[in-house]
Amino acid sequence: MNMSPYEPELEGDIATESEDEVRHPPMYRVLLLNDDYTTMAFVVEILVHVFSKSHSEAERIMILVHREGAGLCGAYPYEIAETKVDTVHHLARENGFPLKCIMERDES
Ligand code: TYC
Repeated sequence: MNMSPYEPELEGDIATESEDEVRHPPMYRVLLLNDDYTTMAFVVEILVHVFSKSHSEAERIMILVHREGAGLCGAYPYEIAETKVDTVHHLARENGFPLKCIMERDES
């Protein structure tokens, strides 16, 4: 059995991860979609309170979504991304807006 401290990949008979070979969870991009009815101020509020953006960054992303049709709010592990999408839809419906938010696997 290789118990050499100079070969940390083997510990007993079990291969373990070396420091630069850490497993990362798959990440999911969360995007906001443009529509004609949600107010710009509401979208900025969502970006500040759900996605922890500064007011100026929130304004930048909102305008990008307004012009391009969609924009990136952040990338998170699956359950966090899903909770953010649900929170956006809940807050939007509560305020009478059709705002849509989607998530997609970040392949990289
Ligand atoms: N297009 C909307 C307006 O002109 C603003 C808006 C921006 C809506 C971003 C949704 O995700 C969105 N009031």
